[in-house]
Amino acid sequence: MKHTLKKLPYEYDSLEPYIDKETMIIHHSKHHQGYVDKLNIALEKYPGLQEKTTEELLENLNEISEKIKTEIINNCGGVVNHNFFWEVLKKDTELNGKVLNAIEERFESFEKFKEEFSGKALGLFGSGWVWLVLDNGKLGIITTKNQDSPLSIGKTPLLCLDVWEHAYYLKYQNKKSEYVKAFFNIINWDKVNENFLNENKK
Ligand code: MN3
Repeated sequence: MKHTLKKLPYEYDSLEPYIDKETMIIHHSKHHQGYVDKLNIALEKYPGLQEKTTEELLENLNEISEKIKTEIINNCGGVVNHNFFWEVLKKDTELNGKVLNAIEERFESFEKFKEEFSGKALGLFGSGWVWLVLDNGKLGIITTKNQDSPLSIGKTPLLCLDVWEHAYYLKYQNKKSEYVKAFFNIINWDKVNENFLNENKK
């Protein structure tokens, strides 16, 4: 089974002006596609692994040969992280429902959550991601390096932000803080709430 690039759940210009069309085109059709292609190449000699879903691969890294483990972490991670990221972006949704209660309970207020999330994004040195995760039923904010996935350390992602330079440099250049600020206008809270409810059903 060859992995394919998942279509965006919206148009390339749907997140304007917060994330510009050109950045989205390059990010999805070049960077994300590149991870898909490299994952397929890495799996060519491993038919057993080709049958697994991308999530299964990341959740069971211990079952993967050391020879291709790094390539799986990087490229399969790149595929899954971006699939997840696109889904949690949308304009004009409202933070509501059970996840709002959980955020207020865990971080005291939405503002404090935002502060901690932004702080982690700005404090991350080099390339990586910031995540709101569920860890044993508890909300937490973590960062991962490069394309490392929270799935590989047993955590369930609810929301994430790509803080690789390729995610913002065309529009924001060195102004990473403006990109992080803009992100809060395009969080798909309906999807985040759905992710939260799905995990709690298990
Ligand atoms: Mn990216």
